[in-house]
Amino acid sequence: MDYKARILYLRKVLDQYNYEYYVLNSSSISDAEYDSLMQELIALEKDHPELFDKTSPSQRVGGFVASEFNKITHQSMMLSLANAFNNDDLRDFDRRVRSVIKKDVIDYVVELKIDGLAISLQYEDGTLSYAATRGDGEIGEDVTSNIITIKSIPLNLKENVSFEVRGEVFMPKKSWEELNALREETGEALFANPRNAAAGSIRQLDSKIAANRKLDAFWYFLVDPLALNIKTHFAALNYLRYLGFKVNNRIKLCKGMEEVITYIELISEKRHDFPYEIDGIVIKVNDVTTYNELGYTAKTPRWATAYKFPPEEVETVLEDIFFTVGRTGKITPNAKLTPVFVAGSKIQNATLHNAAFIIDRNLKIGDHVFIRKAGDIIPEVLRPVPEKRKGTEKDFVMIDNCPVCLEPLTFKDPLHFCLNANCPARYEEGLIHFASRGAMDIEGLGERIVEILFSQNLIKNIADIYTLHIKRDELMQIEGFGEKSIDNLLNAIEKSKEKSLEKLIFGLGIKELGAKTSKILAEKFLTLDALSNATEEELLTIRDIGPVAASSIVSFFANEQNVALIEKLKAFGLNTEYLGPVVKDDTYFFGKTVVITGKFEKYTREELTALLESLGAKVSGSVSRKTSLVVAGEDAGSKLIKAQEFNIAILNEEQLLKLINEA
Ligand code: 3BA
Repeated sequence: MDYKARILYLRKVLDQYNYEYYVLNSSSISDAEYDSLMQELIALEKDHPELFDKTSPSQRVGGFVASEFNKITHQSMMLSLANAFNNDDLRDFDRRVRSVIKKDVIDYVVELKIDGLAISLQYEDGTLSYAATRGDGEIGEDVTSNIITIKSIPLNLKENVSFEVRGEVFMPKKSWEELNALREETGEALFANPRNAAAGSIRQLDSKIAANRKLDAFWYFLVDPLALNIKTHFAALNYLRYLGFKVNNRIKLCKGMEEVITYIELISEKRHDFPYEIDGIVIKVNDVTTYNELGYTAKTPRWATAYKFPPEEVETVLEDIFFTVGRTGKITPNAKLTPVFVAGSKIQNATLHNAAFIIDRNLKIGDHVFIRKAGDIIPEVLRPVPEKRKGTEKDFVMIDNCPVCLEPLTFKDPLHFCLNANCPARYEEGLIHFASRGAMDIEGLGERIVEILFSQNLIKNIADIYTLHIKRDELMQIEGFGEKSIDNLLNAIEKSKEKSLEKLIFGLGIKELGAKTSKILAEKFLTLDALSNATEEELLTIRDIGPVAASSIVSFFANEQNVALIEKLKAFGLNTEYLGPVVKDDTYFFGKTVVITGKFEKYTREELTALLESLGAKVSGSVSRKTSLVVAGEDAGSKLIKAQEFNIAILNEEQLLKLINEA
């Protein structure tokens, strides 16, 4: 038997069946026949490893385990979409497009905005070479091993073309529900919505997990259609569909914005019936040859916009109001609601901000209320439904004492504070903040675990975190804590001792200091001792530090308890020095926004970026009027032209290196 021909044949038919089943939703063979062909292919490939092919359909079952994802620099920036919130915004967008390209009626392509995660696929000579996440738009992660497990994505195309295509990977609503039902049974945390489930699956290092997750994808953007002589976006989508990509079939070509608006109304009514979640509608100018003229802002193209659906309002009952105490002692009233689903996740609590918020809205305990998710993330209570009152509702009364330490509260309009520095609630919140992502980032010491350790008296303050290793026996008593999770937690705590100074400054929770100001302080003072000795006057010479922050810093380090805490942390071996790159603030480049474009002889773009950043420059990806300087190497393209247009200073490699040397 000619095994080579058989392998190639099996790959071809299995690719074809995948296409029929997962893209066309129609199948010409039974599952059993499919499985038997796949088993035959797997067996033959095992016997003939020299014929291995990473785009064989056998590779879609997963099993590759990575230790981390490699970074991938996108060949062209992955942009975002500007937003339109109503028809007026859409008409404004249309007006601008018409005025730039001087036409009365514009052709638009209208697409559903799939709520998933953006992925870029690179094809070379008709086969998939890699798949990357969007990342920050410039640099994403190589998630190829997970992406190839999505069966509707073609690994081999009908034609031997090379291009990049972008789209959205998502989890159908039904798959998300099934996945959560399974996780509920096994006691695993549930995914709040299908998008989180999809993103969580693509972020798995073991591709077997992604393979079991029933993901799917729609493709909506061919990166450089003109290179393939395709002149409209609609034609590009049809070409992608012809090549075997799954392109959503609700795309519509509209003449003029009024037709777009009519179509949006139609979709808005139907959107909950779709098998996947959408969070809006995308409107794109059809004529690709006008894109350059329409241009770009720093982050978004001016030839496309996203219409966002108005946030969904849902009725529920305000069952009770309870109070929480923040790290600064701030008292927040919170709504306990009858649980309801809003925009794909279950809501049972919502912040009520402060007493005035409740009084202004005339909310009573027991009221029916309307809630929605602000920016589709944070739940908020909008208003009561007074018609539904039964007379049994209770008036809201603001508390006078801290719900935790019982000390009287202080009112600083419109907020109430517990100013007891020893209030346990403040310690607890301080601990949660210290261990959190932006601060010391201690994995395994999240909000829930801190609450448990705190309530069991195992940690009372920040310093106690570093004594947990001598409390192994007590930790073992806690439900759900085993040898392994304790090892992981203690390792993460030990590792946090090496964090750079800015993380520690931020973690200490000094009032008025965010992550960004903490970084500026660390870069400036280099050691915690130097910062703690700084005077208000010295602090005020630093950009971004105002009088309120300066006084807060000085009083933090004057406080005896804080001094004692810092001494303890030092004794435990915590690093108190800045470990990042030293930024010089007296160079020619300091504070300048620099764009680097083209190829260079002596350095890579990444190296030049690092060099410039260490001299205080901000390196940006695109040229705007705010750009101070453009560094242009060989083959610099549109960015150089734009710089000339805006009259921005331009340096070549030699001139740049000379200036860097001087700096
Ligand atoms: N079209 C998301 N961006 C989209 C190519 C542009 C674009 C989107 C879109 C920028 C969707 C931003 C992230 C990104 C590819 C950059 C769509 C959808 N078009 N239909 C105009 O369905 N979610 N998102 N993706 N490049």
